[in-house]
Amino acid sequence: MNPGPRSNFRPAPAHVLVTGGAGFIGSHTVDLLLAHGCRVTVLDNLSTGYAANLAQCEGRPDYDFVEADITQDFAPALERAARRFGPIERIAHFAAQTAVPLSVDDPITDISVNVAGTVRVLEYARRHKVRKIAFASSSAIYDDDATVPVSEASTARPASPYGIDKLAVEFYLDYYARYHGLAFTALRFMNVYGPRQDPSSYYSGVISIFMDRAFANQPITIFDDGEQTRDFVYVSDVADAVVTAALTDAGNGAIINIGTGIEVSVNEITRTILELTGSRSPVRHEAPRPGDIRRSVTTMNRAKELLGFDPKVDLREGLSRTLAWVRQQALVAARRGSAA
Ligand code: UD2
Repeated sequence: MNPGPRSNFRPAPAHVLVTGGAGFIGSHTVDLLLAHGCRVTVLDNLSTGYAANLAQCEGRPDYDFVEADITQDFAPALERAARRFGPIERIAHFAAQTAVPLSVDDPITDISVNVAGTVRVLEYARRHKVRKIAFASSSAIYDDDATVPVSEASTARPASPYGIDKLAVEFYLDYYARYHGLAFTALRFMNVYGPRQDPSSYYSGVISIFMDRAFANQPITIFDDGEQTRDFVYVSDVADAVVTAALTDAGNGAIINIGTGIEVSVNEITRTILELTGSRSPVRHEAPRPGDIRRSVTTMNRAKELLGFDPKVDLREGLSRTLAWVRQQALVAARRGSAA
């Protein structure tokens, strides 16, 4: 039986390692951990993350950044942080190759980062007696034919090497918990969006792409008829779930879906973004994207029960905040342009 959240959510400040902390969800988690009074060490190879995502942390006495790769021996690089802040007590593990289509094209690289790299992190945790790890898993582990809403009991049958990696890691976590006493919570994220999500690639999240296009009055492309649905969860709510899982005993040994329980179509997202931005972007439709699932939304019971998870930011508010960030980024870029 997992203990409930209330008795356990007394987040004692700890030294927390955030792998992939320069990334989208990782950097929001870093902000929240620091706000909780933690000492935070980020380990990131800056392959897809950005130092700019952590600019607000630079110079803080409770923050350290280590540029290193989880596929290499990173332990020596963490020694300075351990001397500074004491041994690492808890880990939030985000570092990964995150593009699902890339995992299809190159499953070997994928497994070397997402599985072998993660096992290095788990070995570090075992050797250094880390108390708990919160792991960024994914809804990509579910059968894409699963009936919605998906619950943690729905069939796991990944449609990509990426999903297989995430599922494999969940088994590793269970093994390390049972045989090496490393506590864990695996969080299967639904579609996360918000500030710092990079819109620049074909694999970017739909909200980041559409927001970017709408802001610039550039064409928006909806794959299929746009009636496909997703469960969009705002990044600070996700960070909140990660911090609860990482800092407390809540959700120990559990796999938990993190979403909102609200199903929203791509057409609805498009309308709201166009309205909020006042954009003149033309909208066109293209053929369905190969491998796309039609509907996706999660049940909320387990996240509520074990983590006390109750998303605070609704879609409109989340989109408004994301737009504010896009505007601010544009201003920064314009200033840089005029200074050059
Ligand atoms: C999400 C996750 C992915 C994996 C997967 C599991 C993100 C960014 N990706 O992929 O990591 O966990 O779920 O199922 O959260 N779309 C358009 N036009 C565009 C881009 C997207 O219409 O320019 C549509 C796309 O066809 C899909 C929906 O928007 O129906 C969401 O696409 P996505 O790439 O944001 O996320 P998804 O659900 O494919």
